[in-house]
Amino acid sequence: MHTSDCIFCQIAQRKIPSEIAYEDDEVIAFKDNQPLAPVHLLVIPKRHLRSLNDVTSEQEPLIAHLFGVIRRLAGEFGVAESGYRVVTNTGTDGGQVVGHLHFHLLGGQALNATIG
Ligand code: D5M
Repeated sequence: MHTSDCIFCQIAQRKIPSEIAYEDDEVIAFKDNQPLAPVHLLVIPKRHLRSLNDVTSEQEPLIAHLFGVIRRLAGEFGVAESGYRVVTNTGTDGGQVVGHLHFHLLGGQALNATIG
């Protein structure tokens, strides 16, 4: 379930510190340590999935739950009304650096409409 050399697995197991914003049995959310916006959270499944490519139909309820957590956090961090962006970088061309599925929740300012 966890991969010992995965930094996000280690965060999920609380083996390395992070600023946790939400946690339940399946999902954990914490502040990105290189924030690109005033609100920048990472929302991840606790189980190790490398990217969106690893998500099977069996895990779709987990992803639906995860999006519910994102919506809740957007409210708690005060960006639900002003707006926010959810991003998941996938693979090399997608700019994925950490090989554990994660969703960036970005908000708190007007975000650039850039692609890359
Ligand atoms: O983004 C990976 C993101 O993960 C990047 O914005 C930095 C963040 N990061 C990396 N290590 C940590 C720790 N230890 N705490 C908090 N945030 C972290 P990607 O989509 O893979 O390019």
